[in-house]
Amino acid sequence: MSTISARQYEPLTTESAIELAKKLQLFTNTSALTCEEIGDGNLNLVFRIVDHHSKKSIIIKQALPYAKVVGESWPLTLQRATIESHALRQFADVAREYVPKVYYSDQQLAVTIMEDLSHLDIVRKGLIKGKNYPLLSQHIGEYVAKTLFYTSDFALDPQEKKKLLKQFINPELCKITEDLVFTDPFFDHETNDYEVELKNDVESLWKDKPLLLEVAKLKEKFLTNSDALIHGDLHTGSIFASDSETKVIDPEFAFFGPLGFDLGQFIANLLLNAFGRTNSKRQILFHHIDVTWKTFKETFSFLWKEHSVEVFSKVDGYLDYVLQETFEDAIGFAGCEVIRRTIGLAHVADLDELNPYESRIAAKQNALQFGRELIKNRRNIQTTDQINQLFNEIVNVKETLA
Ligand code: SR1
Ligand code: MG
Repeated sequence: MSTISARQYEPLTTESAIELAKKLQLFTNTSALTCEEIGDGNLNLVFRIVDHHSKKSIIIKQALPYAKVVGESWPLTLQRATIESHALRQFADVAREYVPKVYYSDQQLAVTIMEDLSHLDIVRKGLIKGKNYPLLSQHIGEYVAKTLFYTSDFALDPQEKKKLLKQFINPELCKITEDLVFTDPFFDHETNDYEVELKNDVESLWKDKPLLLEVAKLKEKFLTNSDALIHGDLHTGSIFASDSETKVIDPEFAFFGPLGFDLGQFIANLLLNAFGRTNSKRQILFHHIDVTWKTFKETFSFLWKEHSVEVFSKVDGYLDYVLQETFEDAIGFAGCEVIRRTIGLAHVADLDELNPYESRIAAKQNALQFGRELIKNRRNIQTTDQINQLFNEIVNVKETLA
């Protein structure tokens, strides 16, 4: 990874972003460059630079030394930019078609310069508009299977894996997930953010001791299972897609974590979108959940059979055990994600932009009940069809009572 800049870190502006692109000679003709800051995420600056002659464009992403969503009172390591560029390269080695090209990265400036994906939609925004992305789930199932398998002890020599693991020690970003996904929403914590109408539902979660015990077990898995290099924040705002293409961005939360986490977050974010849809329009989302799991399972099983270096891989029942654990964990992680996106610090537009207000509240009440059931009943949920059934039970009972 080259570094041409000896400059001290400072946040880029549209002008200095263009200067950087010029200095790096990323454009042959620099007379018609324009730059816009387009970041709408919680943490970083994102600049899009376009050469209006050639139509070539690039993205410069820069980490800020604090969490943008909260402000300077929440300092955050710049090292996440290095984690992100390393993870993008690592994932591209095994799933190139699903990862944006990285042109340059600079540890000092905390920037990653990469392919502009503006010809694609951010999946969350597209799903909210009712778009479907027919290949999304097949692509994500394959992406997750390949990135997990090839960074696990099933593909790597354990010594090699541990060397790689060291490069992805990511304590500050892990802490965000430990707090915002696995802890704060389950207690009366100041980071929580929910409507007054949800008070009873929220307090009932906090009093549900069996639920808290199951969340503790899931959090423990997140804290301690170093199965494979996971993306760590695989929600639908981290995915660009069209009818034929899918690209996964933003792996700044990457670290060696549990196999089920990325699947759980992706599935949860499809479910979060489902609460705002009518029954007939929801079916495509359940189809996506089904295809995600089936594709993951087939691809992971194929890689296991063809490429596993683990001597126990051929023992009857071992692959089934790993897949069963992964599915069960994914369901539990999905439940935590659904709950935290409803009442925690970082919400999703899929719920927050639902109108009228009464429907938004009803959808959020359903989401809380559904998240709770996913966590508590994850061992009894054996198929993606059962996720659909559980969803229908909760939403239909409410719709019948209304
Ligand atoms: C303070 S960061 C809030 C959320 O944004 C990121 O995308 C992660 O999902 C994190 O939990
Ligand atoms: Mg992100």
